[in-house]
Amino acid sequence: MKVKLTGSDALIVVDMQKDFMPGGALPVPEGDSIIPTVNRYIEAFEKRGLPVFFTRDWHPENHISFKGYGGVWPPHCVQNTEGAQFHDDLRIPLDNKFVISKGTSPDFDAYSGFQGTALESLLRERGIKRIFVCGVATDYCVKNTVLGGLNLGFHTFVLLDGIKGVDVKPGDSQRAIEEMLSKGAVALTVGDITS
Ligand code: VGL
Ligand code: ZN
Repeated sequence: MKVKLTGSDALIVVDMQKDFMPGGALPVPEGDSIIPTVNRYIEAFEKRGLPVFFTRDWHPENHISFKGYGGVWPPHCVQNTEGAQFHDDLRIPLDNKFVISKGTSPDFDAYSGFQGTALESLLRERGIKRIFVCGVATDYCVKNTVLGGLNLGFHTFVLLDGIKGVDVKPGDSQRAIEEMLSKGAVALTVGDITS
């Protein structure tokens, strides 16, 4: 499906942080393989002056999602550590970009970029009606951000060539994609964005 970008569109880049990349604390297999494509999406929005939102996991070191604190994950994306930084190759626009930190208090986790953040109000105050979502992990934070956007009434596109999953159970990412599409998300790839 071809889509022409308009002034009410925003890009959401989910959790492209070092800990989620190969060599990190909670790596998404081949998570870095999507960076060139994610950068193409970022460039497409940047060129048109459209906003780009970067979510990041930003946990305290005693976070509830960590093993030893009641959770299932190894410690990852601890605030102000190198692992919480965005990947060095990720394109970050100089203007009209926003960093959305989530999972910032010890006792709450957030897989959705909308949960406990200002993301919705930042989108609404800019008149954004359609969101385009890429990043990691397909089966956790991408899925929940897409479903969150749909629930809030945003037209939500999932950028299939700009997402990667962890697949704790084989097939998790594919099932996540099917769930997003069945709930109203629209699938796109980078060639679908036209001028
Ligand atoms: C994520 C597991 C734990 C994600 C965050 O960004 O998808 N997954 N924390
Ligand atoms: Zn996390």
